Order: sequence, then C-alpha cells, then structure tokens
Amino acid sequence: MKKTVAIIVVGILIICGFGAVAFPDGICQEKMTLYFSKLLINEDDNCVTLELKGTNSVLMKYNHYMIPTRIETFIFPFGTEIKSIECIPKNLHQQTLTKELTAAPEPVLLGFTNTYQNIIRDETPMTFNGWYDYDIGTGINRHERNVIVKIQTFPVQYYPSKNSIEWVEQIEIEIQYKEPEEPIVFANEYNFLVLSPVEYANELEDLVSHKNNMGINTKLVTLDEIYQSHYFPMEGRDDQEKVKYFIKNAVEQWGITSVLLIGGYHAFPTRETHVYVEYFDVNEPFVSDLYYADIFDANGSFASWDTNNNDVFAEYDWGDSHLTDEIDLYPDIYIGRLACINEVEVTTCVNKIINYETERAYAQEWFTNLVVVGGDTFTDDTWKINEGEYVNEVVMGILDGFIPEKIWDSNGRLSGSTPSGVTEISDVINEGCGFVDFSGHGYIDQWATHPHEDERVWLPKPWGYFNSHVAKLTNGEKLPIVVLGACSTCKFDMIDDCFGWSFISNPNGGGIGSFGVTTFGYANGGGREITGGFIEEITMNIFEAYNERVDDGLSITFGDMWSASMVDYIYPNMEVRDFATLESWQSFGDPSIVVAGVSQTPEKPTKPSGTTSGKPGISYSYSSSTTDLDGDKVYYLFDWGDTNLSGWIGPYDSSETVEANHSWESKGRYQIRVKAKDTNGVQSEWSDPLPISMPINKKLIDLPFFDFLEKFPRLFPIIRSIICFKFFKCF
Ligand SMILES: [Ca+2]
Ligand SMILES: [Ca+2]
Ligand SMILES: [Ca+2]
Ligand SMILES: [Ca+2]
Repeated sequence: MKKTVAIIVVGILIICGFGAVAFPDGICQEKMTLYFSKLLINEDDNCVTLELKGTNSVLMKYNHYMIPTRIETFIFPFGTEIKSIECIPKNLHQQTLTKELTAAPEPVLLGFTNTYQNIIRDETPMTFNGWYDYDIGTGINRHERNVIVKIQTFPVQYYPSKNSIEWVEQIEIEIQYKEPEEPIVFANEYNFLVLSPVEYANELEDLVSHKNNMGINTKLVTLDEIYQSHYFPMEGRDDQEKVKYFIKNAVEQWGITSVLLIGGYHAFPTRETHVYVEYFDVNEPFVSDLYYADIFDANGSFASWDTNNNDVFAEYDWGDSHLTDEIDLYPDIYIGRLACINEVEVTTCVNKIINYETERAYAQEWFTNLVVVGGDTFTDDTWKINEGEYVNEVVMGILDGFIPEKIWDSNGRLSGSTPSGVTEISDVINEGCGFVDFSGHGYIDQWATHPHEDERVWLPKPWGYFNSHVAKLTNGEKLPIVVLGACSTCKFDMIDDCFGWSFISNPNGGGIGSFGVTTFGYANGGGREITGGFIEEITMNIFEAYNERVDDGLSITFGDMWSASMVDYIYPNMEVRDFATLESWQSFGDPSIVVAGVSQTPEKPTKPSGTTSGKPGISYSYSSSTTDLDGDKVYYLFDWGDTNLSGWIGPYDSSETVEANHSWESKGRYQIRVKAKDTNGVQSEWSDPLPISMPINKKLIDLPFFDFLEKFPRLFPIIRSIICFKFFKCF
C-alpha cells in the first residue's frame, strides 16, 4: 500500500443512544465525512494514472488497477463490539479516460535464486466493486490495547470495458459500536515477562534484577513451569499453544505488555505457518513469532490461528482444499526473541542489554549515525534506478537528524576493491551507529546486491556480506538496530547463526536488535514502487514509528517499533504476500529496551544568521541558538543545502549561540537550516531556512533529491518518472 502526504478535511460526530434517541441503549455511532476534489489524470505513453485530492494512498495490489484510495483508522477501547460499518458515496461524477488505467506491478522475490524476471501476465487486473472495504482487529498501539478498525474507501471506480471512471466528492462513514459496560482493565503486577528453557534460567538472573532496578517489573518463567501449571492451569494442544495460553493469562492476570523468548529453534518452540504463495513454486511453511504476540482476535477472544480446527496453523489457501484460517495479525504484546544456542550466548545478550540501557544508548553521540547499505536490487527495471539506494534514501529522509554513511554501488564504497565493500560496511558499523539499513537480496547467512545493471555480479565482492563478517565486528558498546529488507535473513530454524541473529550473538559488537524475515521476502517490483509494499514498506514503518515518537518527545521501545510497523501496515482484504510478510517479520532482541528517551524537545532553533551572498570556495560562518525547556545541554546540526551536513556540534548550554563554518563548492542558491538535539537524544524541528546565493544566479533552485525526499518521503506519483510497468500492456 503506497501512502502519501495528503491534506484532508474531515468532520467527526459521535452520538450515543440512551433510550431516547435513534439508537438502542449503549450503542454509539461515529460518523465521519471524507471529502475529495480535483481529479488529476496523468498521461503516460501507454496508460494513465489518477490523483485525487483527499486520498492518502494508492492501491498497489497485484492484479489490480492502481486507484487512489483513502485509509482511515478508528480506535476503540479494548472489548468494543463493532455492530455495523457503512460508507455512503455522494456527488458522483463520470468521466471517460483516453488511455487505460495502470495496473499495479507484480511482486518479486528478494532472494538469491530468483531475481527480477520478465513476466507477461495474461490475466486482466481486477477492479473494486464497491466503495469501501474494512478490517477489524485487536492490537496494542502506543502501549494501549484497542479495537482497531481500518476502513479503506475507493472514491474512484474504474470500468475497464468502457474505459471510464466514476468518482465521488464525498464518502460518509458510519460506524455503530458498543463499548464494554465497564472498561476492561488488566492487573498491573508485572510489565515484562521473560520465558526461557530451564537451562538458561541462571544466566538470566542478572537481566531480571537489572530490569526491576530500572523500574520495569519483570518476571522470569521457565517452560517447565508453564507445562507444569506452576502459575496458571495449563491449557493447549501442543507446547506452542501452551506457551500462548500462558502469555494470555500473564497479560490478563499480571498486566504483561512485553515478552522476551529465550532460545533458538531447538530450545524454544516455534509455530509454523502455512501460507501458500503461488509464485516460482515458492511454498514453504515458515516460523512466526507473531503467533505468540497476536493473543486476541477481533472479538477479544483467544486467537488460536487455527479457526478451522484441523491442527494446521495459520493456513492461507493451503493444501488441496485451499483452506484458510481467520487471523487477526495485530500484535497484542511486544515480543522479541533471543535465539541463543547456549549459555554463553545468553550471557552475551544479557550483558549487551544491561549495558545498552545503563549507558542510555539513545543519548550517546554515536547513536545519531546511520549506516545504509544498498545497490541495484533489480537490474532490469525500466527506470534504471538502484532500488536499494533509493530505499536507503527514503530511510535517510525519515531519520533526518541522523548522519548517514552510504555504502553504495553508485559511490564506489560497496563495489570497490581497496578497501573492499565488506571492509567498508564493517568499518562504518565499528565506528558506532544507532541504525543500519540493508536493502537488497538475502539468504539465511548473508546479504548481497548488484552493481548497476549487472546481475552477474554480487556486491560486496565476491559473494556478499556474511554472518562470518558480522561475527568479526568490534563495535563494542556502540550497538545498532539492524533492519534487513531482504529474503530469509532471519530464518533461524534453518541455521543457528542466521544473518539477522549473528549481529546479536556477537560478544564484541554487532547489534542490539534486528528485524528481518523468516522466509522469502517480497518487493513491489522494481523502480521506486519498491517502498510501496511488502518488506520494504514494513522496514519504512520501523523507521517511521521511531521518528514519530521522537518528534513528539516520547519514548519508544524495540518491541514497540516492531508492533507499530505491523499495525501501520495492515489494510483491509490483504493479499497472500502481505500475510507472508507480516507473519514472517521477526524481531531478534529484547522488546523492552528503550530506543528513544522521554524529554521535552528543544525549541525550534533560530533561523541561521550570517552572510547571504558570497563566493564558492570561501568559508563563511553562520550562527543560531535554541532553548531546551528542561535546561538540557544541546547539540546542533547544520544542513548546508548542498547535501552536506555539519555533523552534530556540541554540547552547548541551552540558549548559548552556536557558530559553524562552511564553504560551498559550486555556484548556486542554497538554503541553510539547523536542528537541535538535547542530551537525551530528543531532536527539535528544523529552523526556518536562510536562503543564500554563491553568487546570485538566476538559475532555478535545484533542491537536492535528499532534501526533497525528506519533505515528501512518500510523495506519489510526482517523483515517479514513469508510471507504467514495461512488462505489462497496461491492459
Ligand atoms: Ca487450520
Ligand atoms: Ca490481535
Ligand atoms: Ca534497478
Ligand atoms: Ca529536553
């Protein structure tokens, strides 16, 4: 699902019945009107695309036409019963198109055996018959358990046979619901549950006491204690279900919000899912820790993941009878796994977690470094772009106060031989960074990509970046969260030290947490559509979750990032690869670690002051200042407008003036702006820009792509150079 920035006007009205008015006792109605206007039809050589003001996404569903849609999320208290959902379209317009509407690209694999392939589809893409679709689930969002209703409206209807469209100016949404008579409140005895085989219990004692000292009420429970009804009467048909029922009891009776599973595939049970993807004969069961986190279904009952009761879990179009289980998919707890294979690895992880939290990693200077690694993921796309680098750029736009180190094919750092790409990656991680984003192809023990338009060569040379390279990282306490947009990197049921896990198990560095998939990863075709779905969309959601919380001066945990990435992803009537993506989205690490601190953000810094015209090659000085409401010391980051950043300078006392110098290499107009962060790592917004010229030049301002993306990270479809996929006939 491609999202965009959109300006909207909505009206919300809530009415509740108390006998006298239109609805029965206790039933409420929430009413919202969505307004749409200004239909734009963009023509390409073969097809057209549509833009409609008021929509916030474009349907990017395989075998469907790309129509503008709007998704609205409604949040109700846990236990709310949704009685009815209706959407009424109003003020209908009709229009004939000159060319056919573009169809969504076909998803492609991010593995090693299959790269991008030219497939001629013979099916006709489907249209949507109806103005809306919806999904109801129960999940945890910003530390609250809610009933989450997502309504997707389709204000444009396409009729391919007539090549005409209908569109409406308004859609009125009406939801009737009944809240529980008494709010459902769970106990608050423990927040954090550590589940472990008994043989690792001793190694976990330090972790439990550290967490309790941090004010996180923590309980360690062994698998034997679960199976022997030590705390709650044992329920469940197999070990996995026993663990899941235990977690449900611990949520309801103890108030648990985060659960850490200790042990790899051999030591801690895994649930296999059965999602049938008819694609390159890809059809394998894969493990899903989401099974343990999705505790409640839409009605607030136990989510068995086997609603057809045949003892085959999480079926989607599975087997000869094409069976499907109803799955809620919204996590109800924050979960993470330490896939340790022995006591030594458990001790390593415990020490890393204690240190990360004690040192408040998020407040350290190295934390705002960002390492991005990418190349040309698909070598034969129409647009000839390096998709991995494009994804990295979007991440850089989201994490705009981070200083990026780009290990790319296009700048030679991934493809060079002295130093090699492997050395470049290891060196920048060893310097220390808060996050790493790998975007490309993966396998159980490695990550790799291609140089531009050369699918015979893998980068970094000769065959990629392996778990054996990760094992040699020596970044010590400077531990990043590693985000892996690639196939199978977290397939921990196949090898003990899968690529995603190898970062966490490294005792001398590596990472504090990682995200990746336990099976094949899918991408939304080549080109810039790649961030619009599947694995690259969910990786964007990870960074956006972090960014949103930090912008608000709020805290976020590792598990919260994982959960938010899924809550944000889910949309009504998802396709099979969406289920595969969500169910296989693994988190290695402690879900309760804090990745961003709570503090009041420094105020927006003053507009930089200094000379507004000068000559290239000469250094000029600019100053600014800000106040931190808590009186924290602050660091400053100047964006010189020529794609160069100053790096974080400081710390300075609150209100003290900062000065920094820069010289511009070439003539042109630039905009200088400045951002502040306090000693808790919390960042201000950017200052107003100071326009300067070197020297005055009547040329149009050529905003660097990086700045542009930062402002409109998901702007669509303006940044798309070509809309139509070359392999499709646009139908
Ligand atoms: Ca089943
Ligand atoms: Ca759920
Ligand atoms: Ca490409
Ligand atoms: Ca502050």
